[in-house]
Amino acid sequence: MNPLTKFTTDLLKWYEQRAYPFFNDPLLMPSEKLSEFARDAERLRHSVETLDTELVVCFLGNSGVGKSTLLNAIVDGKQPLVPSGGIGPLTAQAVVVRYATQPQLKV
Ligand SMILES: Nc1nc2c(ncn2[C@@H]2O[C@H](COP(=O)(O)OP(=O)(O)O)[C@@H](O)[C@H]2O)c(=O)[nH]1
Ligand SMILES: [Mg+2]
Repeated sequence: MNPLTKFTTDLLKWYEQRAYPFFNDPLLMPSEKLSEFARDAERLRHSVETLDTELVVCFLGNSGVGKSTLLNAIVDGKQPLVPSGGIGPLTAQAVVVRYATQPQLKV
C-alpha cells in the first residue's frame, strides 16, 4: 500500500471510529456540518479507491514543439527519458512511458 493510501485510509478510520461518534451530537455540531463531513469522507474514500489506478496522460503535437523536453523535465529532470532536440521526428512512433521500480525498455 502506498504511503498516501495508508495515510488516507487511517484518517478515514479515525474519522469513522473516533471523530464521527464524538461530533454526532446536535449540541456539538449542527447536522448540516456533519453532512458536509460525510460528503468529504465519501469523496476521500472514492479518491483512495482510484489512487492506484493508472492515469493516462497523452502528449500530442507537431514535431519540435517540445513534447519530449517536457516529458523529460516532468519525469526526472536530470536523466533524459526520451531523446529530444534532434533534427526531425525522434519519437515518431507512439511511445508509452510508465513508472517501474527497475528501469526497463520494451520494444
Ligand atoms: N524556447 C523553447 N524551446 C524549447 C522548449 N521546449 C523544448 N524546446 C526545444 O525545442 C526543441 C525540440 O524539442 P523536443 O522536446 O525534441 O520536441 P518534440 O518533437 O515535440 O518531442 C529542442 O531543441 C528543445 O530544446 C521551450 O519551452 N522553449
Ligand atoms: Mg519527441
